[in-house]
Amino acid sequence: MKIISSEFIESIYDLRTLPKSVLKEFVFVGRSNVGKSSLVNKICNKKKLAKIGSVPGKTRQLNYFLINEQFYLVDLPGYGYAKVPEQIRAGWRKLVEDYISDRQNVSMVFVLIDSRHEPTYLDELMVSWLEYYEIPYAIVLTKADKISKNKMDKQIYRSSKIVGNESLCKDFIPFSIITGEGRAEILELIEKNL
Ligand SMILES: Nc1nc2c(ncn2[C@@H]2O[C@H](COP(=O)(O)OP(=O)(O)OP(=O)(O)O)[C@@H](O)[C@H]2O)c(=O)[nH]1
Ligand SMILES: [Mg+2]
Repeated sequence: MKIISSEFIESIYDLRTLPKSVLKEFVFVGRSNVGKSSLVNKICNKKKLAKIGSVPGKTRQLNYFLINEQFYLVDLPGYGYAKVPEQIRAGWRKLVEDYISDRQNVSMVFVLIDSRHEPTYLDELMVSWLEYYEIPYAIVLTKADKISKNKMDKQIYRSSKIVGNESLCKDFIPFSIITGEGRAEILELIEKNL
């Protein structure tokens, strides 16, 4: 699939204001700093479509990007930032779980895990929600340029441990904004699920 057009549409703070649309949504989740916004930019081949490296943990909105006037990419707020107060964390859980469980438009979710780090409890929780609500997902191992092929194989194995329902987990995709590895695989999965 070719990306012909991509534009930022809006930030959503309250699920009652989600776009009234029937377009499919492809969603990116993962801990703060894992590379969600960088991935959206790489997919669209734009440097500044999604904001990178603002204060981690502060992003509490869902960001909507319209692609080829055909589907949305949705960048969810990052989780697991240690300095975030409990109240905000609870807010994150509710926002994300309500979105995942209620939003009919969600076609697929990409769960991003830093390829240098062990999957966290929150990654596991996210995968268990997706499986509970029967939403197909793929696990994306980000910052692949920072580790060797051998280490990546080990990381894929570690990540496979958090998968409960193999029929819902569509792929494990090493990804890097530096080398572009993984971009084609993500676009292919999107195309298959449009
Ligand atoms: N080397 C390398 N660095 C990356 C890659 N992807 C992201 N980064 C860097 O990781 C940092 C965090 O990236 P973001 O895209 O802002 O992460 P995020 O998941 O959107 O973070 P939050 O919005 O806080 O949840 C930035 O400094 C990026 O440049 C990658 O593939 N390779
Ligand atoms: Mg971000």
